[in-house]
Amino acid sequence: SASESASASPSAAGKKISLGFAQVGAESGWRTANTESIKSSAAEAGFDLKFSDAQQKQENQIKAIRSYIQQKVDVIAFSPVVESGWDTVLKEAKDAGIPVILTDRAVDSKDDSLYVTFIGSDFVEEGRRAGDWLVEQYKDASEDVNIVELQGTTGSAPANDRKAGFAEKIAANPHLKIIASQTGDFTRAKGKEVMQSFLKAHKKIDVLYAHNDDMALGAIQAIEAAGLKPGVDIKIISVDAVKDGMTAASEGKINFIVECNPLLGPQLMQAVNDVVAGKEIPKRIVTEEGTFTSEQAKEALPNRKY
Ligand code: GYE
Repeated sequence: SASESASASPSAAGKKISLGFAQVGAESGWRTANTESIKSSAAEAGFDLKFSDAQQKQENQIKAIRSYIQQKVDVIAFSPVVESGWDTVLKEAKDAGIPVILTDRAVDSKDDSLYVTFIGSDFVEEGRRAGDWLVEQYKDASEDVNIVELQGTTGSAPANDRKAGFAEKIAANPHLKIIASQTGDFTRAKGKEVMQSFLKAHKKIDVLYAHNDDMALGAIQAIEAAGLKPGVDIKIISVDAVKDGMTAASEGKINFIVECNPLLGPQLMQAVNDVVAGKEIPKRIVTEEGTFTSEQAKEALPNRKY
C-alpha cells in the first residue's frame, strides 16, 4: 500500500537509494558521455547504482530490467533501444511497485502510467534544425540536390524522429531529394560501410545527412578513401556535437551539427530523488540544445567537455 511504501522509503530510513539503470550500449561518443554522466552523478547523489549495458539489444535490456525488479531496486531508469515492445516488462515493474523513468529515448506505449517521466531531447526538432539549415543553403538551387541519409538504429526514437523532422522541412524545396537512406546503427564502422556502398551506387551525391556524429565520422573516411573532400564535394550534416564531431566540423569536414545533449545524469538523479520523496514531477522533461556551423564549432571546441 501507499503508506507501507512511504514508511519503507529509503531516504526516510536513511538507507542509500538504489537505482537500476539499463543502458543501450557503447555505440557512440554520445553514449560514452551519457554513461559517464549517469555514473558520476549517481555517485555524487550517493545512490547505489546498478548499471548494465545491453549492447544495443532489446532482449538484453528486458533481462536487465527484470533483474532490477527481482532485486527490488527503488527506481528503474533506462534508455530504450527501440520504441516498441515495452508494455509487458513495464507492467511487471508497475505491478512490483517500482517507478520507471525513461531517459534519452522514448517508448511508444499507449499507457503512460507505465513510466513516471521521460527526460531527453526533442529528436523531431533536431531533425527539423538539420532540415532548416539545408533548405537555407540550397534556397537558390536550380538543379536537384542529391541527399543520402545514414539513419540511426532501426526502430529507435532518435532514428524515427530525426528522419521525420528532416523530411518535414526539406519538403519545402522539391529539388532536395533523398536518393538513398539506410541504417548505420549509430556506429562509425557501419557509417563507413554504408557510405562506401552509397558512393558505389550513386555517381552524384551532394549532401550526407547522418543521424549522429559517429556515422558521419565513419562516412568521412569512406569519402576521403574515394578521393573526395568531405564538407566540400559532399556537404555533411550530423547530430550530437560530441568532441570528435566538433573537431571534424572545425576542420570544415562537417558543415553543420545539431546538438544533442548527453549529460542527462544530474536531471535524472534529481528526478529519482523527487520520485522517492513522493513528489509530483513533470511527465516530460526536455533538454535544451543548440546548433553549430563549422565556424561556431571552432569557437566552441576548446571548452567542449565531451
Ligand atoms: O544521438 C547517438 C546515440 O539516443 C540520442 O544514440 C541518443 C543517440 C545519439 O548512439 O549518437
